[in-house]
Amino acid sequence: MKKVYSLCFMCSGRCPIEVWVENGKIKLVHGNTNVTDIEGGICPRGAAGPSIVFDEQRLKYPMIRVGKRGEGKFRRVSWEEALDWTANKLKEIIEKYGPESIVLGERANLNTHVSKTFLRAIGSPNHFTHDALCKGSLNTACRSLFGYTDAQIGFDYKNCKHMVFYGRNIFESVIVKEVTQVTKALEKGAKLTYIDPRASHTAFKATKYLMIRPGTDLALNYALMHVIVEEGLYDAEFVSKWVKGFEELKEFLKPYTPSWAASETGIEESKIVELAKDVAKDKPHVIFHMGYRAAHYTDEIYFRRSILMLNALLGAIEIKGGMFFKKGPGEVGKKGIRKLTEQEGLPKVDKVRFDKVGTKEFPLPDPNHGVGQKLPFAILNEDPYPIKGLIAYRFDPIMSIPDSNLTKKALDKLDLIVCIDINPSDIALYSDVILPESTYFERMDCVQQANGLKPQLFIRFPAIDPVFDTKPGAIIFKELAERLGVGKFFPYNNMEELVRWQLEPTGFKLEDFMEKGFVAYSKDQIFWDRENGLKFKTPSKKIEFVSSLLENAGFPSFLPYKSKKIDLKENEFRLIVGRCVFHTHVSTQNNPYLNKLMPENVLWINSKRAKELGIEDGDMVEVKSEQGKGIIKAKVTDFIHPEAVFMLHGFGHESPLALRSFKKGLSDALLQKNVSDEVGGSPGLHETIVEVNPLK
Ligand SMILES: Nc1nc2c(c(=O)[nH]1)N[C@H]1C(S)=C(S)[C@@H](COP(=O)(O)OP(=O)(O)OC[C@H]3O[C@@H](n4cnc5c(=O)[nH]c(N)nc54)[C@H](O)[C@@H]3O)O[C@H]1N2
Ligand SMILES: Nc1nc2c(c(=O)[nH]1)N[C@H]1C(S)=C(S)[C@@H](COP(=O)(O)OP(=O)(O)OC[C@H]3O[C@@H](n4cnc5c(=O)[nH]c(N)nc54)[C@H](O)[C@@H]3O)O[C@H]1N2
Ligand code: SF4
Ligand SMILES: [Mo]
Repeated sequence: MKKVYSLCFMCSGRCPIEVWVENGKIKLVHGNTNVTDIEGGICPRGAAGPSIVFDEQRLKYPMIRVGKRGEGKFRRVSWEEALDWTANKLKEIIEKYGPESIVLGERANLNTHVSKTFLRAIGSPNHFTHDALCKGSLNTACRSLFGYTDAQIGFDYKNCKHMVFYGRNIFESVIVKEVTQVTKALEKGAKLTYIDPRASHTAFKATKYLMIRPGTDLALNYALMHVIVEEGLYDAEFVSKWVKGFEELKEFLKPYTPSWAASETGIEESKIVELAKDVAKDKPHVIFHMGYRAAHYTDEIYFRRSILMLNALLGAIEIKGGMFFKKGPGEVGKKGIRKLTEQEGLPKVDKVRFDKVGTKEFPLPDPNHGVGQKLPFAILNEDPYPIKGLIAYRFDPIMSIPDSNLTKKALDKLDLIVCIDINPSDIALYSDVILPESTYFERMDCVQQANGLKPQLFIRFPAIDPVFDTKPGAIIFKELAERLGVGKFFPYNNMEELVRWQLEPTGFKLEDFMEKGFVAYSKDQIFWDRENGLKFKTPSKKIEFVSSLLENAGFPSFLPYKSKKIDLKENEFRLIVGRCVFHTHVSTQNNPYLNKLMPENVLWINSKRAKELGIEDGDMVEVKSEQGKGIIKAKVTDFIHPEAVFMLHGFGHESPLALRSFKKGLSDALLQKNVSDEVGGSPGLHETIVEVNPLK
């Protein structure tokens, strides 16, 4: 058997793996045993990865649509024909409407610099990633406080004494390295406080679980900060040295007492005070996890800022057992990998983006990622200009942008939808041409620059040859670019050449990765000096509680609290959503193994409320919102707040080409409304109220 070092891609966690191969077949996959905190570990999705390779239901060859959009009728074509056809359509659209009428949306991945280069080369500003949909407001919150994005921040769980997670369901929404570290910390006696309107698996592993009224985490945080500030429990030395705007925060927090927060959150006053005191005892080795999901509302940026401020108040910044800033090769005087976007002569496109990010209308979200959920509005309203072509690369706008009906209406207006996927996803079904990518076992991808306490580089070596007629994404873009006359920006013939080109400035060679699957720039962990060496990238070079980013754009640094209590009718609930350990978003529901483990989602509903509605465990219920409706099985439980119902994201697929997941369960995106935090950029995924009615 041959061992190949690779990176899992069943989710974006990119855990380092070892793939064992015999006669072109994958026999076993497990975590890379050379990597600290992975130590051979893998999650269920990673273990199920090999089952996609020979799955007859995956995308096996390029196809062009023959039936109506969404009907699922395609004809098999050669790559020549598929690429010529796609390039010709792109040319037609560019000639008629200009290059900006082409949008490319993707789940950020190792090839993002390739697809960005493609769009810039053809002259369109309209590249976006999934980032805003996942954590846009968090990204903006981090930049507003530290001048760094969330991706440049990490947590040293292993040495932490008290972790506080707001719906950070780390034992189900897994990244192997993180969950291993949290487990180690708990084994060493660390405390974990978990806050969620729903008792997830993480609640059961926690030292303390607080069932919070949905959407009220900001009230809790204002009260926690109130106690910490008023009782002098903060790290005064750290704050006076590194924080700008502490006095303003103190003044702002005056009315937000624990007794006020108790009535808003439903968490007893004494428990709020106790938590504030407990974390303060363990400072600075505490982590308030900044989270990705949890309270997803249109004021989300202020919630994320409040979490980050708690870390700063307790001095839990750039310290063992706290939060740290990720270090790149520059920290040790070395150079990082080269990206295609850095090439001389590649046009800089400064036209207004489809989502208007960077304009006065939407100034703060990260222009490196854009705001994907604005796409349906841009298409439908032709504002700022007509959008006519969409390339969906490892991204499914139908299921991953709230309000699928609205999204479909917008997609119907497009002249061209190109899908680069591995699965017959809902967007593949809806597209005009399908360009199938090779799976992560069958392709080499661009180099991963993994910054952290020790900067490292990882490579995904191909474990096997492509089983079907598929290509790596970076080759697909190169071949399209050549047909559009911009091939010079893609100076490689195959993935190995691209990888070697990327590695040139680093001083490492491809062969260096053979031994362990990665290379490290430094042997020791790098922490900046907390006395005078912290390198905040804000204008004041401090942590900006009073934020120049926000205030220069006309937004307040501290948001007066608006209550999230609402009058719900007897059959009304707030819809909250999340993930489980067996599935990745919308991609794995048709996976042969994972589908067996969890074929459909269910609706968690509080026992008392269910009884009032005559709903019993296992009954089918109708869930209806202003956006859509559907049927799902009820899970009647005490483990959810009475005002909320919960469902897993990613079910209710409409693609009949994916036989196992077709019409199994219900899609959250069908029900949710498409509204955004207009400051931070996230969608307000939990703003939707649904009616739940028994089907009897
Ligand atoms: N198995 C698996 N692991 C994954 C992924 C995956 O798809 N599958 N995806 C990865 C990605 S991209 C992400 S972003 C992360 C997401 O990881 P998490 O941030 O842990 O997100 P979710 O699993 O969505 O869990 C959200 C939780 O928030 C709770 N919640 C809802 N409303 C509120 C509220 O108002 N307040 C609080 N405190 N909690 C609330 C929900 O009940 C739910 O339990 O997971 C990553 N890991
Ligand atoms: N309604 C709603 N929307 C959400 C969320 C939610 O909870 N509810 N969660 C948000 C979050 S946290 C995130 S991170 C985003 C994720 O949004 P998406 O990126 O859309 O979701 P994924 O399921 O990760 O992947 C999408 C597509 O990638 C394909 N794919 C998988 N592997 C490969 C590959 O190797 N190559 C190619 N080319 N394609 C591949 C899958 O088949 C799938 O069609 O969604 C966000 N949107
Ligand atoms: S968390 Fe699981 S699915 Fe995601 S990369 Fe790691 S092993 Fe793969
Ligand atoms: Mo995400």
